[in-house]
Amino acid sequence: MQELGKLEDLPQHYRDELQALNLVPLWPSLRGVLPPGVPARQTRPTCWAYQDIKPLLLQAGELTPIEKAERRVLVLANPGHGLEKMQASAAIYLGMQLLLPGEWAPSHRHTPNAVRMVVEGEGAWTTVDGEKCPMQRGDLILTPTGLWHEHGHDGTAPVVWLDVLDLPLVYYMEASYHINGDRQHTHTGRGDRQHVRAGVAPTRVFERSHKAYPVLRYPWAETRASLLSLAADDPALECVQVTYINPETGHDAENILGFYALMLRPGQSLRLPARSPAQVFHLIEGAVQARITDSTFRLAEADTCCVPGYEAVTLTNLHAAQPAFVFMADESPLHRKLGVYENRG
Ligand code: 1HN
Repeated sequence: MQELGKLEDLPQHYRDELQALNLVPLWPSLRGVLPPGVPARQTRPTCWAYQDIKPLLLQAGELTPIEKAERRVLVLANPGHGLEKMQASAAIYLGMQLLLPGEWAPSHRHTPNAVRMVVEGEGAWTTVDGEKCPMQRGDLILTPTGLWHEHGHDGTAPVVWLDVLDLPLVYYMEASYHINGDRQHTHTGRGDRQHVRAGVAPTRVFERSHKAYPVLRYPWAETRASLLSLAADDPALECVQVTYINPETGHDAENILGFYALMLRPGQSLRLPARSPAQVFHLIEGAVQARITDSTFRLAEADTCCVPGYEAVTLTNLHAAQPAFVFMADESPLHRKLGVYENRG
């Protein structure tokens, strides 16, 4: 390939003149922003072990009262982007949040979309748009863009959950802000009861739900049962995976990031093709190895790893006798909407 001219090839007076007028020559940077064949990725394959995070999170509980934190979170930051950027990938933010018994994380709403995947503990709840959603291990709770949300805890032991947001993208777009609110008045919903079965949807005098987000809580018990049912239905099915969807539209549950649950059969290895979006894997149950070209991670329960786009990932269930269950997040809805989605096989 033709070598392009460097900045140093240009006389200093010319460079100074450009700079003074806020002008930049493209050719010295062209290959950097448009590399041949495969994009440059700052996202580094990174793994965070829950056994490392938990004691530090509990210490944060002693060091910083909830009033001083609003959200008591340790951010899972990708060193490839710089830790201060607080991003796991180009579009994904990850954090582990701790709420102690009796604490309350006050109501607010913001432009980035969030979900929570409950890691451990009983008795916490998130009120979203007036619906008080109970938080149980493995549940997925949506707090989509613009919806009021607050967290509380009536239980007796610490509750921890994984936050997944599209904050890096929304911040990059200079569209990220929040508004604080008063404690929400709750009504009868708890986020999941209007669409408890996939095949039927609530209908009021022949009108279907007009809510942008008709389901706010995806109970793990239902998702897990769906995966087991899918696996039993076709013993030859390799990819036992479900997508968290908006049941009224069939589209992804949120606009920017995609969320999935995957079951690996006992001893199974599954190769996920190299696709353009970055991905996150969080182990709900079992023991799983995640392997890409240059890294191998061993995930124990509640561990989380991220993988850049354009990398094939092979997941292996390390147990020979039990299934494993993985929660996944990726940037697919974003890539598809922007028309840059690719599957390279
Ligand atoms: C947020 O609103 C929550 O509501 C958690 O629990 C983490 C990280 C960045 C921006 C907003 C929450 C967040 C966040």
